[in-house]
Amino acid sequence: MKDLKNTGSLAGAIEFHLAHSVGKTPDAASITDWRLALSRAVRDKLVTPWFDATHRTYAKDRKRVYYLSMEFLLGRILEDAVNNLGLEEEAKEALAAYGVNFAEVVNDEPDAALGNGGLGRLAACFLDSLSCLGIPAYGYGIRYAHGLFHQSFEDGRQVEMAEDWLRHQHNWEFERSECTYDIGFGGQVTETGSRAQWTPSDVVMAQAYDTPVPGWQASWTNTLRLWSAKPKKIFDLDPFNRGDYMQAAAPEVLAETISRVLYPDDSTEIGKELRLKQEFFFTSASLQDLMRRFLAHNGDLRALPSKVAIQMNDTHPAIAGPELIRQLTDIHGLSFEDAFDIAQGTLNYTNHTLLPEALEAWDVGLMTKVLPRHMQLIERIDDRLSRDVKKSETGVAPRIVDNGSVNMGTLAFTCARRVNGVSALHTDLMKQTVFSDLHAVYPDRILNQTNGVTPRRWVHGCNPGLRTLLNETIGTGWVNDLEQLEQLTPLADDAAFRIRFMAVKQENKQRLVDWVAETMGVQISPDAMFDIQIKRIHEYKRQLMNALETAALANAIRRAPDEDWTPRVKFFGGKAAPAYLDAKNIIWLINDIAKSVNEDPVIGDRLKVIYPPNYNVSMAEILIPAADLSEQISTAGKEASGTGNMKFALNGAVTIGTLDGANVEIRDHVGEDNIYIFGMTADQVQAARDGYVTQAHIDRSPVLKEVIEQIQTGFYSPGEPNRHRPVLEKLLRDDYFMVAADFDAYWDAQRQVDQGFADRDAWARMAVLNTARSGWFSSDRTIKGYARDVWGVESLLGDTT
Ligand code: GLS
Repeated sequence: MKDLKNTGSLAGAIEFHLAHSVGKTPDAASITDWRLALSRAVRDKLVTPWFDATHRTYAKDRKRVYYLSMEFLLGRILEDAVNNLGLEEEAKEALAAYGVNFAEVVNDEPDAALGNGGLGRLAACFLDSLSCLGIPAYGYGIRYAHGLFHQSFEDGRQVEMAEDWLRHQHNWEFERSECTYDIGFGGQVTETGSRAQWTPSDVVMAQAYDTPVPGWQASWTNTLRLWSAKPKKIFDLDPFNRGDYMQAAAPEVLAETISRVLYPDDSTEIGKELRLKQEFFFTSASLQDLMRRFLAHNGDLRALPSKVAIQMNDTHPAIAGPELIRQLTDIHGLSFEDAFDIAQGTLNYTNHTLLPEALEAWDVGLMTKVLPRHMQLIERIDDRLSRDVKKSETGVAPRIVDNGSVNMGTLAFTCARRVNGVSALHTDLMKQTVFSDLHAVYPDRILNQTNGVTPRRWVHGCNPGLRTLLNETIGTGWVNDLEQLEQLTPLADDAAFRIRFMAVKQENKQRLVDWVAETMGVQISPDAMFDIQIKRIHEYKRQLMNALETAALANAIRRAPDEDWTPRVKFFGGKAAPAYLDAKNIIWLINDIAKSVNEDPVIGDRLKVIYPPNYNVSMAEILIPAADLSEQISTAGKEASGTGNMKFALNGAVTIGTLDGANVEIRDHVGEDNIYIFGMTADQVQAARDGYVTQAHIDRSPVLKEVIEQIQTGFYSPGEPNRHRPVLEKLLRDDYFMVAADFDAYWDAQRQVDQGFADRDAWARMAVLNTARSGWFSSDRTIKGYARDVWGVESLLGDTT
């Protein structure tokens, strides 16, 4: 194949693009112009490996993976691509020749925030690993015009504003105006002979936008294909000719609404018609697209499972079951039974949460209205499930259609070859609780694939100091073979190495100190312990418990300021879903506590509370490398896995956490002496539900009691004692997440952390061991597990035949 590699210098390519793509001369160029030019120049370098990967996959006719996800929380793309291509030094030099600062340029890029939290970020890490491992794959999702909302605080309260990442040219994607599919909604189903024919009442078009996803050193490059909704016909000519321009544009507006905005809820179900339409929109487009690709090379539809593995990332694309069956029966003429078997051999489902409020269930009336043909097929899939239940003789019959709603978890499970959880504990709980009936019917279906994170972004990219130290100490192989970090284990006992390791941490803390001063105008000391809890605000994650502990610590300091306190800065970061009032109230309380603590001269530098607004991926990249302590304190049994916990440990932070999600496996890897575990286990939480009385726990804990009384009497909201009543009322009435029950254990663990941190040498040893033993949490390991156990696919790296 012709070599399209842009072999010229990067500097030349930047200049070229500044002139020819951006239309600027260097003297007139803004930082954004330089960013756009650099992005184009870097993208050019991706094209050849991208074409190569595609051609090799076609030539080999290998099985491909299709990862269907409503969310891809990519963050910034440019710096990551520069790093993966090894162009950092060249880019820095090229820009410096014009007096332009590389860091300023890459930081100018808005985050691609096409996701809410862990689920979407996991999908982004998986894309990276799939490319690094040379596994032929597509990510399929939605090109939302507006990603996750922008958060600010007004008097401590969260205020949301629309996000606008596409305002400037988005230089990473290739628009595929020729690649479109019709997506129908509503209408009628008629039968002709044995075939059903669905005639939708509304049709919109899904148009593809492709982003190349380079692996490490661009040895392989996959595609992220995002769908944007476009009108089938742009203008309704009748009203237009009558002069009713607004009415004429109505179809356009309606169609584009579908991919307009990301629903801002994490781990909660929304149940809105538009959401169902979004789900079907991207799922149907993706399936049509992959079927077209498959049929271009294969005549026999029965071969689909041997060429295609589809992953449903949570239940959001669960309509893939009925939709694939619809395409196989109504379009390609297969029988329902054959179509079901093919679909089921092709589809897999990952469950990401057991929270009941997150389990999607659609009203049968709504499903029938929006997707009438699919509703018929869902009934047939349900019959098939009943048959399997009878065969299995378990007695308990789970139903897909139950009580007037379609249970998407049951649907996804029934249509999948493999169903996986995201940590060992979560997978066990899937078997024991939500999916116990289905597990009894299909005992071989559930398996575990513990989550992971990409070391390219989460060490190499975000922690340049650690990257250099690792390269100098164990070589560069760790970047795509993270378990090589294990070689650091003996160095935990090497005083000189510990000093170097902690010097990197100190630099990262200083970087954060500077960032806080610049963005928030607050001075903090880099010598304090940096204690960080960053994640979506959710009651089960118990930011409230952390806030209450902060207030309690402030009380203790105020009472005895001259004691030997371990200075701390507590960082909070995270957004609450706009309609999740209880979570928003927690944000308000945290900000009020922060204000009171930070302004108290008696407390001084012993304790500070920092809550920077608008937490996102880019902010995580500054915070995580600077952390001493990682807060992973969810109610046991509620956090399916967590992935932030892994990023912190990898970057040498010590965890304080419950035995929840992947914390359990982090403890197993880093060793119980190098983590602070506290609180009830998942079993104990269950057992404690009967007869739980919040007040009894509060009465037993003078420390907690004092804080509650302070909040009640307006200590943190002077002049407005009722401001935080809703938080307290909820806690007292229904402490479902057992903040009160775990509070004392948490408080005690924190005091042990104080002591631990005071012994800097012992702490450094723990920190080194956390990095050394976290290599297993690479998403490369996770993806290898999926490739082997779920998809049955192989890497094409190195296979040059
Ligand atoms: C989530 C879980 O809450 C996280 O524990 C998990 O790490 C993540 C990725 O598997 O998925 N589920 C969800 O709906 N949002 C999440 O972040």
